[in-house]
Amino acid sequence: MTIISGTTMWLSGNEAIALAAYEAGVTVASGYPGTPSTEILETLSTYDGVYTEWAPNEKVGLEVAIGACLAGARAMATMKHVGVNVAADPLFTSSYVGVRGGLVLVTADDPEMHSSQNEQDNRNYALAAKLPMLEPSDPAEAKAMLLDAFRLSEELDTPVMLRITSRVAHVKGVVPKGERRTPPPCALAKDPAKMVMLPAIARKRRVVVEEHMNRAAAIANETPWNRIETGAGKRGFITGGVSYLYVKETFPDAPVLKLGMTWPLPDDLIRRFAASVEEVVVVEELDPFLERHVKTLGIACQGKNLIPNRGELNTDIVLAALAPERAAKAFAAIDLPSRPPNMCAGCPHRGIFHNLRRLKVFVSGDIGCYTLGALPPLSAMDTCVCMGASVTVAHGMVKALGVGGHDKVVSVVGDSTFIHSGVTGLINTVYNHSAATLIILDNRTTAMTGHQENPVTGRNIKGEPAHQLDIETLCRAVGVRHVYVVNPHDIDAAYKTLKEAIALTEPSVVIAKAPCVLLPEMRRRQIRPYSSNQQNCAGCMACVKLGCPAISWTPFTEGEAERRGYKATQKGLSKIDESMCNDCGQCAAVCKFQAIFHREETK
Ligand SMILES: Cc1ncc(C[n+]2csc(CCOP(=O)(O)OP(=O)(O)O)c2C)c(N)n1
Repeated sequence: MTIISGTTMWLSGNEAIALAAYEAGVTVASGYPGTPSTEILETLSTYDGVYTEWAPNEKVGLEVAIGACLAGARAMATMKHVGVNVAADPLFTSSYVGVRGGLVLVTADDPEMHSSQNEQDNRNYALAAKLPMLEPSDPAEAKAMLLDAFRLSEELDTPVMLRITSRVAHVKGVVPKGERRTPPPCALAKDPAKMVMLPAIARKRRVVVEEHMNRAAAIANETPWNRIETGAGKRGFITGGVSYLYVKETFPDAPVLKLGMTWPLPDDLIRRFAASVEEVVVVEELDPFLERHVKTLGIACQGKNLIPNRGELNTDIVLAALAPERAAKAFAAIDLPSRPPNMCAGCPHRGIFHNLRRLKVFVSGDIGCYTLGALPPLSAMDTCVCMGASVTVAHGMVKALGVGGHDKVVSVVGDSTFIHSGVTGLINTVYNHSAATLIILDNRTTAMTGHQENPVTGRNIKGEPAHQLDIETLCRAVGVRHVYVVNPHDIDAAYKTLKEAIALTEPSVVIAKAPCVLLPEMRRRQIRPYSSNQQNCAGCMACVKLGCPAISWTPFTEGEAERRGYKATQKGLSKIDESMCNDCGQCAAVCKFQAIFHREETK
């Protein structure tokens, strides 16, 4: 965070939301990491007077926030778009229960799937769960809207959703600083008619939910977040979120209806705007959410017939769709080389995927850094659906295959993902008599999203000591009798253990335990890089097939092998870039020709 004056700051959207939560008097915030939402809680955890935590998953995070708000606090939950799927159960009933202190759920959507397994438009959640939604276009608006979301939440007695997208989360802008509002006092107050959703009570609350949403719809017509910006030209644009900026950049003089409250929508305002222009064009990312609503009002408009319904928008796309005559000049083909993602040099996950390829099993995978095990040259992951699905999908496959299926499928999950939603699948595997092997890649962190702490790391969000969950004990407690712990860098020992576990006809777990090499304590350690003794290299490519970025392959030119004294059939040489090596030793373990050594040993 950079303070650029006494009253303004240069912040990303996520940092602005954290600042707003602080100023709003939030005292409890929970969530689960996930790009593009992660920095909100990370930043908020640095403020005094706010309790923050990483929950094991998003459902837990939202329920914690619901509990805090029912005790009177202002509370917030943060998550990425798919996290809302996990939290959907409490979310859909939270509108019935309402709030005491304000409650805001921040959903960070990822159009274009920069870092996600799917693309979904969480405006649909506001509609389906019957909750008001605000949607900022930039960091300053994100801050102001979060503050207003708490006010709205308390005024309407309902949780409010704040939806951001990757651009708004990560772009930086000037954000005004304010004072922290005194947090509301907390005390428990029983109110079963509002808080205990038995069917008889829920039926009454169902009516209240509609009343709240009707009031919210009236507010939508009045709120300054929804505004008409008059302009010239016959074509008027209805837009919101980051798309508003693309419209303003491409058509700065056009009339615009900017929608910052995107649920419920302001019907009167939309009608008024439509009546003031000859033609309405809706510009929005992903689903035709606004467009559908405009059409239900009987207003003819263009939208997804022109604008793509997938991926991010940008000014080029908007221009190409709406002013193709200007777009031709705007497009400049940029021919960048592709940079496929790869596990880091020294990543402990690599050794396990190397072994899984050797074992020729079907690998039911999961989400984390290890999903990269699906890519060549490892190519050792065969499914990836959502967090936690590794173990359950494998169980389903084993059941479908019937007798003899147990040693054909294994599942692979990371430590954070196992705690998030893998453990219930393991319970199911044991309970329902399956026999697949689960490999838990315990790298002591939530690496993929930037090293967040989780229940197995023994530290909380602030890095303070916390109870350290023991995965081995947990697996035994759910009824797995065969639990092994291996060092994934010890390739052959891990291979033997995996083979033994896979052959069993009852459930087994192999915990591959080795810290992520990018953890600060690992970076501080003395690294003895490996180097190649190219005289010994037989060009077998065993090390190259590990896919380590520190290992390169140089093919021989015609006749070069013989000229340099290698076998005529040898195709080339591998080489280690010592500056990249993280000293894991996996390449040395797979080399059968003593061509890879610690430097001092090669002399
Ligand atoms: C429901 C959901 N929440 C959050 C995410 C973002 N996310 C993907 S994997 C992951 C955790 C990865 O940690 P771990 O399982 O320990 O594997 P590692 O990356 O450390 O190898 C997170 C937070 C997601 N994809 N889906």
